[in-house]
Amino acid sequence: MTERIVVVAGALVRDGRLLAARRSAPPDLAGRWELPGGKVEPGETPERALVRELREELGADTRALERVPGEWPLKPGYVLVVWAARLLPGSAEPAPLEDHDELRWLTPEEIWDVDWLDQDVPAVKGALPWI
Ligand code: DCM
Repeated sequence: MTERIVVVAGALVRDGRLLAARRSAPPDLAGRWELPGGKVEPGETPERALVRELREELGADTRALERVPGEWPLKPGYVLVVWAARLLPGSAEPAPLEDHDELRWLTPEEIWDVDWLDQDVPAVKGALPWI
């Protein structure tokens, strides 16, 4: 069986804006923007993995709403899937605690102002209907 590692990322939307996070590591990805998220652990659902990753990386409490259709290849053996998500009432304001050094809430007009990771570009396009 071929191992396939799923990376789940969140299209976190609030007030018609999408959260973009600028990576601080590794060096080849640093400075590029992504939908925040991370690897799904064995036995974990993508929804739970996303909530866990966004709490670790942003300090925020979120809920995964709906899967954005599609999946996108990352490095060999890795695939990116995306869920639309929202902040829970009472959540702390997201902050770049881990892996990121800047966050931006982008309006639809601003979406392409940041330098998204190549592999995140189709994922962001897929998420546009949720913004
Ligand atoms: N990744 C990506 N796009 C995202 C989230 C993650 O390309 N929106 C990639 C970066 C890493 C891998 O997935 O190669 C695992 O992510 P992390 O290092 O955040 O766990």
